[in-house]
Amino acid sequence: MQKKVAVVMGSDSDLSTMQPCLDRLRAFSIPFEVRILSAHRTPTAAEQFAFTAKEEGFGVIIAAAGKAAHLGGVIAGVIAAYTILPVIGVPIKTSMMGGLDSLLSMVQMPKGVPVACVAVDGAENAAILAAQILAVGEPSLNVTLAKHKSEMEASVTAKDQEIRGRFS
Ligand code: RP5
Repeated sequence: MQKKVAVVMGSDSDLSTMQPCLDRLRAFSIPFEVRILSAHRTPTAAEQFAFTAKEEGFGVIIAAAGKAAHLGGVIAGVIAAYTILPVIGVPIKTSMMGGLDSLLSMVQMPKGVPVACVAVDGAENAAILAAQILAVGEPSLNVTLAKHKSEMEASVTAKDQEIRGRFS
């Protein structure tokens, strides 16, 4: 059975930033669930989620948070204690430091407990990376990802041809 992706965010204010992630997962036909869990505001729920994530059928967890963005690290920490699910962090842009605060909070994990961190607001890349991780055990996703790569290539090639025509 195809593993699900969990998209966990610290606040509903993160949802609009994370929409491209949900859209990409849907386009890839990857089943996913969305949760609002906070490392600081609902730590017990976050821990419980991480504790049961594997038995709930999740294969990858995407954790999005802003400011002192400990959500990915907390989930990765609980998971590391019991299982080996990969966690992808999405640092959310903030008004004070443009997301550098979120990025450093996520990416600077101590050794032994990794969080695979994408760019600030890199929601779609998180979905693509999740698909690449799941593709190791699901051949159909390799086809999906190869098609996506071809579409990207065709799109850039078309733009190249258009711009060359405009400036030649
Ligand atoms: C973080 O604090 C959330 O992930 C969000 O990015 C940020 C602000 O949250 P709200 O105050 O908008 O709920 O925990």
